[in-house]
Order: sequence, then C-alpha cells, then structure tokens
Amino acid sequence: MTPAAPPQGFRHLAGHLDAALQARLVREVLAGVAASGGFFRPHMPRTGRPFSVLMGNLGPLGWVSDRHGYRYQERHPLTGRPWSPMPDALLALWRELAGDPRPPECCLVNWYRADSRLGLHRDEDEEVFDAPILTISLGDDAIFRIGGLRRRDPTWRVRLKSGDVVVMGGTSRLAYHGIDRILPDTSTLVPDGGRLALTLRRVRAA
Ligand code: MD6
Ligand code: FE
Repeated sequence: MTPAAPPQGFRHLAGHLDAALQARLVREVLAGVAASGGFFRPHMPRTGRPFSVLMGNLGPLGWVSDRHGYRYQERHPLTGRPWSPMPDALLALWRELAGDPRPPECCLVNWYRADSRLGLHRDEDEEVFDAPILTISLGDDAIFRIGGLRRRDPTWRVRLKSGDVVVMGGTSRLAYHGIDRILPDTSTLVPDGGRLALTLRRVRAA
C-alpha cells in the first residue's frame, strides 16, 4: 500500500540548483574529500558487511561506520586527517532552506555507482533532532523511498535528479528512508560517473 502523502515536514525541491552551481559543488566537494584522504568504504557494525556506497565527509564532524558502531568523529578513519571545511555554497543553501540559525556540522558525501543502494534507515546518530536534514543530489538519477516512523509503515517513492534538494524536518526528520537504486548513465556531471548525495546535518545542540 502507498500512503497518500509522505510524512509532514518532507519537501522535495526539484531542480533547485542550476547547472553552474551543480558543477561548482561537484568540483569543490571532490577536492575537499580528496584533501582529507579520499572516499572510504564503511562497514556495518554487527555483521562487518561492506556498504555498497563510498563515503566522505566535510565540516567539523564526519559520520563513520565500522565494527565499533555508527558515530561522528573529527578525523578521517584511514588517514587521521581532519575533514575539509564545507564549501560556502553549502552553508548558503542551509541558511536558505533549513530555518535554523545554527550551522550544519556534518556534510556526509555518499558516492553511488551503478550497483550501489542504501537500505531503509533512520538518521538517528545525532544528539538533536530539532534541525532538519538537507540532501542535495548531483549526477545520476536515484529512486528514493520514504516511509513513516516505524520500519513497517507504508513507503512513498520519489525519483531524485541532479540539482534536487530534499528537506526532512518536522515529523519526517526521523522517518525511515533509503535509496532503492541508481539509474546509471542518466547524467555526466560526476567525472567518474554515478551519483553524489550531500547530506547536511546539525549534530550537537549548541
Ligand atoms: C541519499 N539520503 O539521498 C540518501 N537522510 O542518497 C539520505 O539518507 C537522507 O536524503 C536523511 C535525510 C535526507 C536524506
Ligand atoms: Fe539518511
């Protein structure tokens, strides 16, 4: 069954970023990720299973996952270097869309290739849930799925394209969601192909 609508506080801003801003973000984000040590492959805490998505982070805190669990930390897990700062354009998008005076502390960069997916999950490793989460899509199209507050709740599918922004605030902040699949070669924006998803989060209260 499909619900009549996604949860309250979910917004899909189709085509929010123009082509020039998309290209600039790809360039700046890839340079920032490379400077701290490049993309890494996280592993599931209990099973040790590798993610099919590669990850990087920008900003004071980065999200990582390994056999010790999910957490935020100030340094790249492989190089020990601090994460690179977030590009100004991302901070400006947060000011425009988040409705929260506190800046984001983490930009998680997910890199999906043709066979990558992200299972249904909730973003719940933060200390506070009162700021929304913003996700910017760059490159190949993706099928995003969002449900409710319980894993078994019915879900709603949305096709995300390059330049789209998703905002998850209000009730939707803690809703289950994931990426079912990527539609390969629907974009040439990312130099090595695939899709970059930039997820901006506030982690701590103050
Ligand atoms: C993605 N997005 O778009 C995965 N999480 O590749 C997320 O996991 C996500 O879009 C929290 C809030 C918005 C999101
Ligand atoms: Fe998420």
